[in-house]
Amino acid sequence: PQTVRLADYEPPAFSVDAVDLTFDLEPQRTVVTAVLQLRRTGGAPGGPLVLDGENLDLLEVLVNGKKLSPPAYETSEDALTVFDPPEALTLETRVAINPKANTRLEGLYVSNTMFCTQCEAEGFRRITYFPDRPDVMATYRVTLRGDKAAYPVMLSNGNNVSNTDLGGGRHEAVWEDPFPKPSYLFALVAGDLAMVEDRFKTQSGRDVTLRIFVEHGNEDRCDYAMDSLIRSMRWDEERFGLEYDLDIFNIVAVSDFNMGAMENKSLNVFNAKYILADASTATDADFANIESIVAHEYFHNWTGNRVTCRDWFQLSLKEGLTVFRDQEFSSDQRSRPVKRIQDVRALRARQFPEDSGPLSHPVRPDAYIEINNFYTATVYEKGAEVIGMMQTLLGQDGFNDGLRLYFERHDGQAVTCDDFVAAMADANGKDLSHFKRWYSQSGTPEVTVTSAYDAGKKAYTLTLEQMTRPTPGQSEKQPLHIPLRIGLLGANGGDLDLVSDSGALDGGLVHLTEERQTVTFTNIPDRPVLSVNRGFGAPIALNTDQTDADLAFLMAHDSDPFARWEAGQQYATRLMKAAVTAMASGEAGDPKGQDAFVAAVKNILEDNSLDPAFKALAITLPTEEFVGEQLPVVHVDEIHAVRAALRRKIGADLQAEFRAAMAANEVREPFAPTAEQAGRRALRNAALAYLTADYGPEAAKLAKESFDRADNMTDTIAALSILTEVDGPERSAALEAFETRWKDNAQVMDKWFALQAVASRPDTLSHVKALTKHPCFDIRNPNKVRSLVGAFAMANPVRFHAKDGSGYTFLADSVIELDSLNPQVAARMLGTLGSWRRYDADRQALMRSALERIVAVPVLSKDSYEIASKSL
Ligand code: BAL
Ligand code: ZN
Repeated sequence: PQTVRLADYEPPAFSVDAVDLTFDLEPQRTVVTAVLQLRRTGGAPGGPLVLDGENLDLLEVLVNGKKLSPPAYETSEDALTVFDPPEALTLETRVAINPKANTRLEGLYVSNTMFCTQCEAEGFRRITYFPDRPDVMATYRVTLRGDKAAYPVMLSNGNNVSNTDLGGGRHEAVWEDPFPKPSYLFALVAGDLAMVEDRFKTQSGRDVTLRIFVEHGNEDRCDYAMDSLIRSMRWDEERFGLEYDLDIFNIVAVSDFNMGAMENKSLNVFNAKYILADASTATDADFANIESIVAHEYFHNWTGNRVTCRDWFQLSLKEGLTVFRDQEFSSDQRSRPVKRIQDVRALRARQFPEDSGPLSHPVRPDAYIEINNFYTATVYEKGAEVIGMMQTLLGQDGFNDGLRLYFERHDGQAVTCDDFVAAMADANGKDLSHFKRWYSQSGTPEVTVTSAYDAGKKAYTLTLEQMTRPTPGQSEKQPLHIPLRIGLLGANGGDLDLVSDSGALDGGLVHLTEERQTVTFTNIPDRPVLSVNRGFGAPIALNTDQTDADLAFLMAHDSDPFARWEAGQQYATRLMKAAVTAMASGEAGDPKGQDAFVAAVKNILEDNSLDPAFKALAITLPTEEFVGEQLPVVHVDEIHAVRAALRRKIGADLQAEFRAAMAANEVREPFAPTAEQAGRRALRNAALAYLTADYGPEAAKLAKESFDRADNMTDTIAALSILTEVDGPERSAALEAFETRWKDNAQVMDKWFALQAVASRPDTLSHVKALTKHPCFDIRNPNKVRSLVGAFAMANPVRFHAKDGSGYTFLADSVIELDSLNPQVAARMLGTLGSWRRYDADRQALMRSALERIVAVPVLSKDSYEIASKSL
């Protein structure tokens, strides 16, 4: 397969001004007629017109109304070439496609009985011949024709300009989108769908009709998504002055979907899991995801659609920025510190390992084989961190000015990350050229902070050093501009005034721009306790000389909630690392050292100034994966044993406190998906999890009682996740009761699959294999694959990394089977094998051989080939 490089970018040879598409919809043979108004805008004079197209059955080609025959044109596996085209032309093509046979779920496909599309990144070329690249922006007119009974609802982008009965049981709908857009934002939906409707008046008085389309029977599960949409629209006006630009905004929920959702202009298509919710079927986490994803897709209307990417290397231009915007939105709707902690946890879980592994790439990658593989945590989440750092550097007002200038300059254009940074710099009169290295340099910077206190001079000096390890393709690294927020705590736990040798520090912000810098704080009466990278303002790994006592002190006193949480995480990680290292070398650990940590956890539990959601996060230990990341070799079994033992110890030592926390945080009022109630449920269930951490008979009883009493999905899942670990009859009783109640609800059954897949019991893999034969499991449905295979491979380290290699074999078998059906999802599944260098020699060999088996498959997709071969 070919590598595509940023350095090879050329503007398109032909631009398209207008597109007129007609679809005669039949599940097994849809005929697509495309009329394109083309104009030469680049390339070699007189050169041919080359259009992308894959899996299309070409029926006809006409230029300016005249039918062509070969050799005037030629087709290949992925293109249509028209020779000697006029400088400006009308090109008409007619192709037939088979949506029913489309298991890749890219382009036009059938989900249950409805037609839907997914065109980002390169799905449009599976619908018709087109210059399928984001810098070709055109207006679209779309005519949909189909069976009236089977497809009463027929939607596309923009405005519905006419509806006609064609007779013979067929009808036609015409849609026009006045905004020029790239082909990846094209969408159509046709099916027998129920509709929920609301309205929104924009700040300038535009009346917008909001509609959510779902399968019949799901109408009453759309309220939260609709409410989230309305709140997002209002928030974007208030925070950024950005207003919706059409009279209609449609969302459609689809059961089979590769991604979470898709921001097609005025016709967002969603994975049903991120729309449908009510108390009995959705957890608090589901509600929070719906809120943020509905907002994310809506926000793309400006950051992605009105201003889009010049090429796919610029993906973070829209994704990093839009993630930043949805994170800000959720922070304003809920608790900002809690949201920040959750986002950092996700970044560490998904992006940090990516940045240190074989697939490490910059926020703006410079090469790819398959662009679908670059919808990554680096492009999205690290990209959002880079945007957040720019806001830190420019201030919120400066950032808003930069965004305004960006839209002033680029509305209606396809641009680059450089254009975005230039707007930010120009609006603020700042030079961001050094900062921009964050876009092109991969790897997580490691910052080492050492401190020295001079009692005589009352001076406290920090030495800050940064280093980024080599990553594939980038052996040399340069220092980055790292904004670090620092606090110094005095003996009473309060923040000291910060005056450095170079003047007062605004909000404690230190700019680390060199490899090594020092900063001295003056007038510091005693050795302070250091709090550094407050708010996780920079996505770095940090080494400090903080003592255990410093960390316990920060856990109790840090005025920055993120840093307070972080101190607990670092403290717990330190203890677990020490215990794992001891266990792996056959030494006895030092459980005594853990008592001080347990005391710090007790303090958190009993601190009435803290909100329950924060407490729940603060008492949750870092994951096994995170601990593994901090060790030179990931000792899978030892890490699992040590973490489980520490949980048991905390649970046993603080029984009374956890019982009190459970009682105090029981939600007695009717369920509401508010952050406040969610926080109480989170703390109550975290306490329950500690009380049952030994999974013994008493634990089984307590969890089963909780399961039986639960009146909402959050509490049900919390109890069931404990019960999946126990050995008693409570386990099967609960799993069976859940299955009986929910077997007709695909989304809820996804949770049931996932819980069994992540159980740390030794028999989990055999359960997982058996579940692939369950009537609710379907390898063609991405949500099912992610719930069972994905959860096992990505969230069950101790069983996936079983010493006998059975987990790897299962994953490789699954990926190979899936690759022929849905390469995009298959490639996503196999990423975990790429970390093989981090394990012991036996596991390394087994993981490598699983990868080698995948690479050796004779007909392997570009998607899986790229991930597997780069992993080796
Ligand atoms: N653009 C793909 C889905 C999303 O990030 O919104
Ligand atoms: Zn997005």
